Amino acid sequence: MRRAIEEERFVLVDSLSREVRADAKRADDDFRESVRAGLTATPKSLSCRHFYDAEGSALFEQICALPEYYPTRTEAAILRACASDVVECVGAAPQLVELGSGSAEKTRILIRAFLERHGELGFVPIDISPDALVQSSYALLNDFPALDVHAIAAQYVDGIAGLPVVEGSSRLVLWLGSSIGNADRAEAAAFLTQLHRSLGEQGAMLVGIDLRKDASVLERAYDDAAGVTARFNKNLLARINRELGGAFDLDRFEHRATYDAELGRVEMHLVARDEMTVPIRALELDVAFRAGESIHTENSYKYSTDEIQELADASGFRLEAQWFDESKLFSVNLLRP
Ligand code: AVI
Repeated sequence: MRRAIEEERFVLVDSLSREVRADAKRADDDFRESVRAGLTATPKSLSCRHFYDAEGSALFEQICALPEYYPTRTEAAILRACASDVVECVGAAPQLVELGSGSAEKTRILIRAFLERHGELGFVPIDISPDALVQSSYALLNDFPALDVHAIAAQYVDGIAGLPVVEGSSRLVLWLGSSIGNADRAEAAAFLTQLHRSLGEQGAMLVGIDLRKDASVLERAYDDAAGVTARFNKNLLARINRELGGAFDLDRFEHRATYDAELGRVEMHLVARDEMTVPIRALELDVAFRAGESIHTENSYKYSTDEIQELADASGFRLEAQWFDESKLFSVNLLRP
């Protein structure tokens, strides 16, 4: 038994390295062209999917531990309270898939609960950060001897298309951390619809969704006193400097996070403190900024319970169960096709 698990571990490393190499060139091209498009558009923007290089992923881990950033610890507390209910609802041992697994810390709560019930479990983390994926897979294999990990370094949709088929096993797809909030409402519904199609009748999804709440709580969560979120936001400019020969002076940009209650979203921006022109060598581009001009870097949508129901309806899912923390800051939702 022990030898079989170690062989699995070697299979994981080999297949992951191949995927990482194949994806690297595509990711570089995507970054360059997306930066060009965003910084030549009016208004300027940069896609939040570029936050997560090694530096950005490390900063995001720090954000998750900040006192102001309630989503991570609140979702973890909900998962601890509902894990056995989830295992009960899902029934037979599923293939456990996770989208954007990162360090997979909260996933451990569910992995532990499934292993306690079923004795063994197959876990398929899908993440665009190969570094985070390798690290978390190793840590999980070490800590859970009965776990089998098939890691996929890819965008979500490509990763879902490449899921290993396990005959007779259902799937539970985890999408935690309210990552769904970084898509707009229509994109979120379209993506869930796509997942709904690929899941089949035996599949289910467990989705963590942040809830609408007071603006002051939200704005503090995205503009913390220690300035970690500001560094996370500015890492986009630092990344352009590192990878594309950009000449951004990070001190000449201000991190801004505001909640738009009507749209139900926190917006993050980088605002030019004064007028400047920033050359980006690899793009052969000079980007001109007016004083006060902003680069829109992220939206983080918040949902009411009605909006969660609407999202489920729009994507062909049934909202089978829903769990909250006591203060109703955050929700965990079990969706069935
Ligand atoms: C990953 N995502 C769900 C985070 C959020 O809350 O929207 C990203 C983040 N941005 C700033 N802080 C955290």
